[in-house]
Amino acid sequence: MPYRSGFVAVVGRPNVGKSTLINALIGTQIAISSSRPETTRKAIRGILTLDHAQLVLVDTPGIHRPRTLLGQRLNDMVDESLSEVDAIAFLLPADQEVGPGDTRILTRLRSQYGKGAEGKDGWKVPVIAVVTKIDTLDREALISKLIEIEQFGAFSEIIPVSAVQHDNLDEVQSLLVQAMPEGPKMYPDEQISEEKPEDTIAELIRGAFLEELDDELPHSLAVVVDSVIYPDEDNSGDDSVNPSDKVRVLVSIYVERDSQKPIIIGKGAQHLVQVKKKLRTPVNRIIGQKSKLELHVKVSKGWQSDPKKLARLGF
Ligand SMILES: Nc1nc2c(ncn2[C@@H]2O[C@H](COP(=O)(O)OP(=O)(O)OP(=O)(O)O)[C@@H](O)[C@H]2O)c(=O)[nH]1
Ligand SMILES: [Mg+2]
Repeated sequence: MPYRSGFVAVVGRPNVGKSTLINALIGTQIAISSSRPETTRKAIRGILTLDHAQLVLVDTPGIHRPRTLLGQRLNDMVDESLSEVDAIAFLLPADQEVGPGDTRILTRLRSQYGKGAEGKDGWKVPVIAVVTKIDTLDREALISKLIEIEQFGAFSEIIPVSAVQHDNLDEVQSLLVQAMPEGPKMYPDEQISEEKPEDTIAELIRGAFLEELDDELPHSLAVVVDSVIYPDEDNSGDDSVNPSDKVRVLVSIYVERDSQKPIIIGKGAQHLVQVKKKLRTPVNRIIGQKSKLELHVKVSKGWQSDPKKLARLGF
C-alpha cells in the first residue's frame, strides 16, 4: 500500500465542533474548544501520523459574518488556510438546521474548488461533509438530517460522527486518508502540532480561562506569551524572583476595559491560581522542564477593532 500524506482544512460555522473533532482524531488536546463561538482564533495544524499515512488537520476559526476587525481577520485566516489543501472537511452539526451560514461557506468552497460541474464529482479536491454531534439525535432524525445535507451540497462523501462519544471516528479517519494523495511522511512521528511552543501555551491559557470563567468571561480576551526565561539566562539579579530554578513563562493577558480586569483575576486571584494549577503539567511537558507561569492582566482599549493593537497581538 502506498504511503499517503497531505493537508485537510476543517471548516464550518462557529461552534460546530471543529476543534473537538481534531483533538479526538489526534488523541490529545492541541486545539482548544468551548461552548462559545469564536473559540478558535488561529489556523492550528494538528498532525496525525499513522502506519500508512500522515494527515495535517488544519483547524480554522468558524466562518461567520464579521462584526469587528478581529472577525474580519479570522475570516481572512480561513481563506489562507483554504489555499492549497488536499481535501476539505466541511462540518455541519446534527443538532441545527442547515442555514444561510452554511450556504455562504459552500459558495466560497465552490468558487475555489468547484469544477463548475454539478454532482459529487464536481470538486477539484474531495469535499467531505462531516455531520457532527450525532449523539444529540435519535436514529430516525439522523437519517433525515443526512438526507437533508446530501441534498444541500452534492458533497464527495458524507459521514456522521460524534467526537464526544468517539462514535465513527475511525471511519472519518479512513475517509480522510483515502482522500490524500500519495506522498511521503512530512513530520517526525512524535510531532503532533506545527505551532511554536509559545503559541500553544498561549492557546492553552486562553482555553483554561474560557473554562474557568464560563459565562462571565469577556469575549475580548487575548493571551500572549511574552518570553520564556531559562534559569541560566535570568539576569534580573534578584534571586528571590526565581529561587527554584524553574523556567519562567511570562504571559500578558489583555482585556478591553478596566472593569474586566477583576473578572479575570477573581477574588483573591482565585482564577489565576486555578489556571496555573490546571496548566502546570501540560506547560511542563511543552517546555520540557519544570516551569512556572507568571500571568499579568493588562488593558488594551478596543484591541478588537484597532489594527495596530491587533498586529501586536499577532493578528
Ligand atoms: N454533544 C456533542 N457536543 C459536541 C461534539 N463535538 C463538539 N461538541 C461541543 O460543541 C461545542 C463547540 O465545540 P468546538 O470544538 O469548540 O467548536 P468549533 O467549531 O471549533 O468552534 P469555533 O472554534 O468557535 O469555531 C463545545 O461545547 C463542544 O463540547 C459532539 O460530538 N457532541
Ligand atoms: Mg474551534
